[in-house]
Amino acid sequence: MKIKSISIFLMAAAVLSACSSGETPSGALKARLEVAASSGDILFGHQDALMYGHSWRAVPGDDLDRSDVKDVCGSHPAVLGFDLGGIELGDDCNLDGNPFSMIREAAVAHHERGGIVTFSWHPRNPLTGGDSWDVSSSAVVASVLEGGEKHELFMQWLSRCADFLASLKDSKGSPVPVIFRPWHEHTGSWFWWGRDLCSKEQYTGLWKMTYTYMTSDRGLDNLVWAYSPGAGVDAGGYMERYPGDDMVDILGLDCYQYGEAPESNAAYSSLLDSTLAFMTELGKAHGKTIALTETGFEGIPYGKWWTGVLYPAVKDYPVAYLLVWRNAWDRESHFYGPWKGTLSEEDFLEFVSCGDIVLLDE
Ligand code: BMA
Repeated sequence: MKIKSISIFLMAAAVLSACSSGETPSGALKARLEVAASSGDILFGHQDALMYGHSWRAVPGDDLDRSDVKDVCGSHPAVLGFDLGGIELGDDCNLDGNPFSMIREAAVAHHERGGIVTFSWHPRNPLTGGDSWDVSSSAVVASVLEGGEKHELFMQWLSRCADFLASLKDSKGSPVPVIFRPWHEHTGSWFWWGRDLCSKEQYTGLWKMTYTYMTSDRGLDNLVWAYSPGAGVDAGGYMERYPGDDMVDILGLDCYQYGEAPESNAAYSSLLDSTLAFMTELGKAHGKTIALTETGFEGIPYGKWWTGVLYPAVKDYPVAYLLVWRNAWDRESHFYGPWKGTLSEEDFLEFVSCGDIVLLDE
C-alpha cells in the first residue's frame, strides 16, 4: 500500500516563503492550501478524528494519537475538523461532548505534527435560546446585528469564540493558523442564519460583523476564512450571499450523499461534479482556493464508495482538501469516515493509494 504523505518540501517552501515575506500565520496556511490545490493533491480530512471514533473515545490525559483513519491505514488525516458549538456560552464541552481543553490540545498537537485544523461553529440560537437548528424565528440574524435586541449578548458570544481561537498557540507561543468556517450551509434553511431566515444584507452583515470583530477588533491573524454554501445551488445561488473577496479565503462546499446505495451514487457524483466545476471557475475568477469542506455518506453503506463514488467526482478538480464528517462513538451508524472492520475499509486503503489523496506524514 502506498500512502502519499504531505509533500513536506513544497509545503515547507510555501510556509517559509510566506513567513520570510513577513506574512501572517494565516498567510502561511493559505499558501500551503494553494500549493496543495495547484499540485493536484487533495488533503484528506475527518471531523473530530483525534477525540473519538466509532465505539472508542479519548479521555483527558490521553496522548491524542489515535484516530479511526490511523487505525485503518497507519496515518492520521491531514486535516482535522472540530466544532466550536457551546464556546459562546462559556461551556466546558462542545455540543458533542468534547472538552474544549482537549480540542485545543488536539488542534495544537495536530498542527505541530504537520497537519491542518479547521473549525466550524454551531452556536445556540441567541434569540430563542434553542440550538443552531432552531428555525422557529426569522428575526434572529436581525436581532444580533448592530441595533438589534441581542447585539450585546452576541458580541459577548463572539468574544468567547475569539478568546478560544486566540488561545491556539504552539509550544513556542506562536499562533496556530486554522481554517474558520462560520455561518455554513446558509443556502439551505436548517440553521437560524439560513436562506429563508434572513435577507441577503442581514447574512452578509452577520459575516462582516464576525470578520471585523475577529480580525480588526481582536487582531486575530491566524484565521483563514472559508465560505461554505450547501450543495444544490447553481453558481448564481452559490455567490448570492458571498460576503466579498476581502473577507473570504476559501470557496467551500458542504455536499452529502443521501438515499440508498448504489441507487443514489450517480446523483451525488453528478451534483459534486457540476458544483465543483463552477467552483473551479469561481476560484480562478476570485483568486480563491476551493475545498470540499464537508462531505460523506452516513454509515457508508456502499463498499466501494471511496474509489467508486467520491474519488471519481473530485479527482479532476483543484480541491485543496476534503473533509468527511464525524464517526460518532456512541451511535452505531452515524459515521462518515472509515474504521477498522467497516464495510468500506479495504476500499479506503485503495482510495488513499490513488496518488492524490494526502494523509499526515509524521
Ligand atoms: C451533525 C450531527 C450531530 C452533531 C452536529 C455538530 O451533522 O453529527 O450529531 O451534533 O453535526 O457536530
